[in-house]
Amino acid sequence: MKKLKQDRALLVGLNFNNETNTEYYLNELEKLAEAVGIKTVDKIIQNAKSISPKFYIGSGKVLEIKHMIDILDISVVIFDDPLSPAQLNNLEKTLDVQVIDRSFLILSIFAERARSKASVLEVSLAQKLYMLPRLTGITNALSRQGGGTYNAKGPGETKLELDRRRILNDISKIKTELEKIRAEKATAKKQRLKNKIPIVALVGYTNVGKSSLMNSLSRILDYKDEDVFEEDMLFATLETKTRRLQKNNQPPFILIDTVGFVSKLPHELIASFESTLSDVLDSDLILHVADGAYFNQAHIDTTKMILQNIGASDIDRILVLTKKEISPYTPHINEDFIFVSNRTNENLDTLIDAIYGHIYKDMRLYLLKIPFNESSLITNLKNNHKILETSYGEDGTNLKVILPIEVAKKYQKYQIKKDQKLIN
Ligand SMILES: Nc1nc2c(ncn2[C@@H]2O[C@H](COP(=O)(O)OP(=O)(O)OP(=O)(O)O)[C@@H](O)[C@H]2O)c(=O)[nH]1
Ligand SMILES: [Mg+2]
Repeated sequence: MKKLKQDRALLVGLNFNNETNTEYYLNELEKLAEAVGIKTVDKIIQNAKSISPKFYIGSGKVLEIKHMIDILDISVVIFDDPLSPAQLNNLEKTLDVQVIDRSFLILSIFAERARSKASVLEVSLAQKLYMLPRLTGITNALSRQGGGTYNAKGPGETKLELDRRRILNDISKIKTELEKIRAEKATAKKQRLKNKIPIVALVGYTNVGKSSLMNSLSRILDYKDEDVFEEDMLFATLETKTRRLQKNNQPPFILIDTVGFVSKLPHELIASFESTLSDVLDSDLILHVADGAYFNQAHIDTTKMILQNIGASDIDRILVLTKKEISPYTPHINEDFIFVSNRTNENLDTLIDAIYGHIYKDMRLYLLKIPFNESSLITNLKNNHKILETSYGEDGTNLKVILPIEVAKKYQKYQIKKDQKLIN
């Protein structure tokens, strides 16, 4: 996929049936463009009742854009919604500059940021899936800028067919490689699940403070390791990061930092970012993080919608707002939330208590004495539950173990002390 260079952009949004969010989406599109070094020169919104199959926008608007391209020295036109291959092709031919859409932009950002082998492969797969149906338009753009090996009239059928086959071939190679990496990861994950340590996933819109929350929670829970990367930019995190955290005298939990969401996330990316999304699906609790200082209900709704789309809406969820120390007021939201600061640590204790309240709500701490002649029970407990301490007495093995109340009934006759609630 072609890399975007320093460009001057015109952003185009369609205000469909008087949808009021178009301006907000275009501002976000400007930030996305900025993330790959594209400067936005102007934005235009067209009010429309229907979408033109030929140009997406009306043909009058296309002429207006052509005029603006000349006057403002525009080198790229960015549409906020996905363009069909035909629309892309027609627009590029008529406007004679590069035309891209939001999906292309997001894929470019991910391509620039991807570091680990798995995410490089995942992004490359998403790009190729995106490119495949749009081959003519994209290759036209390449030939015009002299960046490709095609002649100025555009590729002929045979060349196109060859490109298609090459991309299909690449796609299948990448999929095979990803399968291998996923199999390795699955083994590590199985181990994690087997240990039965509850998993808490940080999920939310991009740049709201998820990684910062992982760092601040790690600090107050005395986790000794380097901070994860946090930065004021879109998609700072592309890799899932995992940490085992534990409050004093309490059982541990696994905290997972994930890639941020954005409006109109390209479906090619959702499909390929399976590993991040499946980590969320395996979690026992979702910390849905949102920005409290620049509060935006649309970010919360987008995140909820994506969670629903991936089948995670049944998982317990706590809404956490960040940046309390710089927020001018407390946002009005029609659900409960915890308002924290990753700078001053305000309310992080409340959040940790809430986390424990959720993940261990049906769990108790038990002290069991298992007679030596029933060692198969110990194997069973070890394989399926969290054992905190083991010691050997004269007549059996003493275990301090965390069990769901239901399971504990099976072990009632071995219990040597009244069970303890994990959370007070
Ligand atoms: N003042 C203030 N800034 C914060 C707080 N939490 C996060 N930030 C800042 O917000 C910016 C984004 O933080 P990140 O933790 O990188 O956000 P993220 O949600 O992980 O973002 P992505 O990985 O890009 O999805 C950084 O500049 C942080 O320093 C907070 O409580 N107070
Ligand atoms: Mg992050």
